[in-house]
Amino acid sequence: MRKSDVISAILAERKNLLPRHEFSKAYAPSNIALCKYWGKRDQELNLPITSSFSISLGNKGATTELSLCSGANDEAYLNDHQIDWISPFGKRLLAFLDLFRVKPELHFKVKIHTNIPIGAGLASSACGFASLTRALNLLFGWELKEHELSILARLGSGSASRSLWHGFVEWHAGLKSDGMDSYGEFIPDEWPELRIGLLILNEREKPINSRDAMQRTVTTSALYSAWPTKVSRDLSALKQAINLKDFLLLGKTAESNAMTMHATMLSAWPTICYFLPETITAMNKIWTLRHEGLSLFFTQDAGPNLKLIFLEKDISSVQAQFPDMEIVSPFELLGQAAG
Ligand code: 2P0
Repeated sequence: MRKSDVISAILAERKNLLPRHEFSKAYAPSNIALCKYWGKRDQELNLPITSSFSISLGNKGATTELSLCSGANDEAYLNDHQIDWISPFGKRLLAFLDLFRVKPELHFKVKIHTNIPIGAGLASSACGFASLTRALNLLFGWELKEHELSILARLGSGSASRSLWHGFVEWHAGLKSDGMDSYGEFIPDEWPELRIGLLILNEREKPINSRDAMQRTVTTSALYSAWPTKVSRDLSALKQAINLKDFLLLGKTAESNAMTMHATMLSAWPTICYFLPETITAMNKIWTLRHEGLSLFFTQDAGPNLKLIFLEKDISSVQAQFPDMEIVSPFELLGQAAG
């Protein structure tokens, strides 16, 4: 199955396929997985091997302004800098826009603004594709359901399927080969005291992008076969932790899930290692602080930086240890804009 078949299936009942408006604008928050997406069962459709679970980052995300463009080509800007169509992100963006080009002379002007700290390892692709999907839905007047928007966003980037809402989101892996059962679901539980700290340790370019890294892990890591079992245990534990407001269980589960994901990468060949010396130093500092009684955990994605997980009551203690860290309140905007 190809991406264009998925689009045709989702838009099958729409009689007028042309855009209804000249301009649209939409916001989507970035998200951090507490139980990671690592490995695909279909690379074309970004269908995951396992489900995953995230927390969105409130006002840290992307706003996309979309309009029809009278020129002979699409135009795209990221934070006011023109996107080069031959850059990796440019190629992915153009391939995504092509899916919605209902006639060859239809061209788009896309302006994506993100307010994510540079180098935070919060790939702008998740919130970028999610906000673009919402903007397309408004421009064309499709009035799609939320899970359909999630399926479209996933075609741009897997983790974008989780970036359509504030708060907690579960991305169901699904079983179908067309991916119609693989989408994000907003989880209505709230935990206003939760805080995420964006600890930027190094802004160097990654040794390998996450798309290639997860594929190499699936095909070469001897530990990968243990990953789906770990994920299903962690998903249950996270839901229990959220139900009971058991912060230690939430933190432990998220940290252990990230470390297990990195263990599968370390056992891939050639080895994939996103740890830098600064990463290990920060981990050791967190473990020491925890040993001394501070309720502080971390998670790490496909990059050297850490995201710290703690509660509002410990903000000053955490800030004293990591003074330059930006702190996000994930539930601040719940009920507004993005879902
Ligand atoms: C996640 N990551 O769950 C995991 C953990 C990185 C580490 O989703 O190929 O940019 O576009 O589907 O979504 C990053 O991968 O990959 C990611 P594609 P994506 O957040």
